[in-house]
Amino acid sequence: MLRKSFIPLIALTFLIGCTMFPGGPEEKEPERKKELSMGVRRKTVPEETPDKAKSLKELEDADEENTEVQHAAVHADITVSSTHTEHSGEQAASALVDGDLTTRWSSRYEAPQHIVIELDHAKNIQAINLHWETAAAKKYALLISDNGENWEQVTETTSDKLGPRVDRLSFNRLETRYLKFELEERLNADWGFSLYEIEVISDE
Ligand SMILES: [Ca+2]
Repeated sequence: MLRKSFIPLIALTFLIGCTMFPGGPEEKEPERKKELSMGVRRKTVPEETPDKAKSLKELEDADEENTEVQHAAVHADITVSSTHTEHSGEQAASALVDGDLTTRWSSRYEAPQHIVIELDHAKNIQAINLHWETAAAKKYALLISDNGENWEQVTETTSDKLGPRVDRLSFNRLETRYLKFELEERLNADWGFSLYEIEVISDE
């Protein structure tokens, strides 16, 4: 009789214990969530790192390839016929010669337009790379001058290819201080003319 009466008592004691001290399983819950959270972080970091490393390496390789030349127009004086800055990414004309291929200038959404670059002195130019944004020119001319007043046309370029594109103008010998780009026709009349950079390649 005594043994049988102990059974409900033991069961009752167990139930009271669970009610008063329920912490066992719940104390472990925060640790499990922390592990999951850390697991997510560990998973995303390796996915991002190779892309960044690759792009940095590409930039370094590009720099190494360009060690024999220099961008002779970085921070040169520059004047433009107009500037449009109302849309994202559009910056002042100085973005054309800041040595940064991610910054760009845009003209107002009209044609024609022009850009004049004044080097600090006359230089022998081997090539000019025009880094067009999507709003590239369909037709434009390059003129040179020694005094910024009397101009001589050197090239005229036409292209039906929307940007981004790079037009490379190469020269046997082109010595000048002033460069003028007459932007005559647009590929898309809804936009203006937009360039990331006018890269002037000179050995001086
Ligand atoms: Ca730029």
